[in-house]
Amino acid sequence: MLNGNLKLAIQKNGRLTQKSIQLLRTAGLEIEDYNDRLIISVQNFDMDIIYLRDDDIPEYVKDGVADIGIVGENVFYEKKADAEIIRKLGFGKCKFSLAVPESKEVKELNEFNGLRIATSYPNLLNDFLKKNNLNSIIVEISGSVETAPSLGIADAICDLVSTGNTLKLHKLKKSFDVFESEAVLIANKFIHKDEKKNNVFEELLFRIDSALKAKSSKYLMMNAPKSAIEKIKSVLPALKSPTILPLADESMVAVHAVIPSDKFWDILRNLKKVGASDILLLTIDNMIL
Ligand code: PRT
Ligand code: ZN
Repeated sequence: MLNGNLKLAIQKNGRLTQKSIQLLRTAGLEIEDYNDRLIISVQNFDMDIIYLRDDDIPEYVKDGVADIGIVGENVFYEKKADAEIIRKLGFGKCKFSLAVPESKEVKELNEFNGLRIATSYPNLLNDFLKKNNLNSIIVEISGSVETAPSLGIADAICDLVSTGNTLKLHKLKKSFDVFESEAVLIANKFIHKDEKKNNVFEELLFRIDSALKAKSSKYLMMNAPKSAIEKIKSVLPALKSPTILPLADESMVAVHAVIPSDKFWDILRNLKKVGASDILLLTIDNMIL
């Protein structure tokens, strides 16, 4: 589609697809449901979305077929495409880890010397082996890496792990983490040369940053005795001064504050200790910084 729109490549059908679309929708983009089409135009934004296999995204972005893309860091670094990571997006988190059969004892990294390690990410693994002066043999496999030891084609594997269930199922255990990965927004190096696209990109980044910030924050509301205000302030993280509102009972106030989502339970416990009551926690749809 040669319409001059910014072109974003995302995974067609996989673990990153729904979360990528969800992030874009939170950023205010109206996106039709994917119906097996290669490319769709966003209805209220000068951007087209191209659906691709994740392995193709870095190369397409590098070549300018797409201007930007969303892909796992593991794929980005494996492909070594000449593009840039612009933002980490906080989803698709996993570890790229070495694992061995449960029966094997491995305590030191150098015990991997001379072992055959099966992986779908030979470049990532090779970089790690070189950095650690290991001379293991890489056995490249395109899928179901975890079956390699039981088939006798490798002594160990290096694969993506999130819950660890797949390893357990195949009687393998994790031994060392090689790399931590999450979904990232990437861009090619010449996007800045096209003024129209660059402006749309800047707007998209602004909206994505707001959406990410909203996701990692919560809006907290509570009532408290006026006399407890200072103590409550000391319990709340110093992101921004809380809003204090009067109540009909003049000895009480309402306190509103934005807090980091992951600190909620600690903050709640401390707030109760200093006399807060009627505590409500709300999600934030968007947050303009
Ligand atoms: O068809 P296409 O080539 O586009 O997709 P794909 O099959 O290559 O990739 P997909 O959809 O499986 O994963 C896309 C991206 O999600 C990966 O590149 C990672 O960045 C990220 N991601 C996050 C994961 C996992 N977690 C993950 N657990 N990708 C794969 N796995 C696999 C892993 O390979 C292993 O087989 O899940 C299994 C382990 O999971 P647990 O939970 O049992 O530990
Ligand atoms: Zn893939």
